[in-house]
Amino acid sequence: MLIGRPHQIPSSEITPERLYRAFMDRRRFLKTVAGVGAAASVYGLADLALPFPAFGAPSFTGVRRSPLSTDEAQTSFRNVTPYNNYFEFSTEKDAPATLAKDFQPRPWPVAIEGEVANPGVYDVDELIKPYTLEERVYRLRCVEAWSMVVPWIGFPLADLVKRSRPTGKARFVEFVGLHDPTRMPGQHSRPMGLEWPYREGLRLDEAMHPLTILAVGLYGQVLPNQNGAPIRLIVPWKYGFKSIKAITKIRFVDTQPATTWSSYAPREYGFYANVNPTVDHPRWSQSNERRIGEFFRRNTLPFNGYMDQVASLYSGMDLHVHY
Ligand SMILES: Nc1nc2c(c(=O)[nH]1)N[C@H]1C(S)=C(S)[C@@H](COP(=O)(O)O)O[C@H]1N2
Ligand SMILES: [Mo]
Repeated sequence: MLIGRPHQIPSSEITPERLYRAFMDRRRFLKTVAGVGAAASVYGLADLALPFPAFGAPSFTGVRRSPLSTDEAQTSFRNVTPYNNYFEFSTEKDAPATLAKDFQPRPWPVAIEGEVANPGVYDVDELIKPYTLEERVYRLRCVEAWSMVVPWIGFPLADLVKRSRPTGKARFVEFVGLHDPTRMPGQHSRPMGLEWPYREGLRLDEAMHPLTILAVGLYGQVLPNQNGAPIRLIVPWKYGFKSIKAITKIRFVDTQPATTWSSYAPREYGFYANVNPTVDHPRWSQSNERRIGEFFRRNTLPFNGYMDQVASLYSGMDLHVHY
């Protein structure tokens, strides 16, 4: 039980032994250290104004800031991490944090497959090794009309796409989540008839866009389980359901893949799912949103505020048809 002053207990005493070892032999990770000042100096990231890391979680070092980050106020760690959509665990917002507490996100094989010259299956830490990690502070807009601003840690999906060397046939990228009811209790049932595993997809040019990242952390530390550990997609101009958690397969394909929410209710959730205040959900308005931690609602921005960067991807498309 974490009562009292947990930061004074060395993390080596509380971090699960296996996780601790796994991280200690990787130079990009540091164990949690005591004290805000100490943490900042060990990261070498004092200028990032990192908040105090959560108790016991391994943290990243050598992470670069990005000019693609927003300087909007960040949603606090304690608002980002207990309020989740993660149906593999529960349909209740506050349940995944508890139900995923003992989930083991390592070791974690990820398959790169399909229309690529360089397929393979990699453990997640091997998979991410070649890439430079960056902090990306992005708005996240859920289709349910709430939003957050989250400092993710990750790398451009484009880097992985290039390294995978897609063939001329590859036009879409399909993402598949973990299917293991023994580890994900919500998969014992199919809420609303949803199919497992969770699936998502992007057009290849969307996957290559510099804003699209694979995230492995947030707020300076490894992804909490409930936020999609060990690796998830983040596509900040699309509704949050596109940003699939706990990815096990990245598959390059020639036709538009079936995705979880658009298969479930195609009239309500399109394949593109670009944030669009002018296309309402059949059952509610998308014109405004509740920023978690704020009192007043705010207007929703086209493409979630990333219009200048991404609108050209959709030139010539009727976004009321391709929603
Ligand atoms: N595998 C998986 N990924 C998922 C979901 C899910 O239920 N399962 N929910 C999505 C939805 S609807 C949202 S809004 C975001 C929420 O991410 P967060 O919990 O990190 O805020 O994750 C998305 N990714
Ligand atoms: Mo969502």
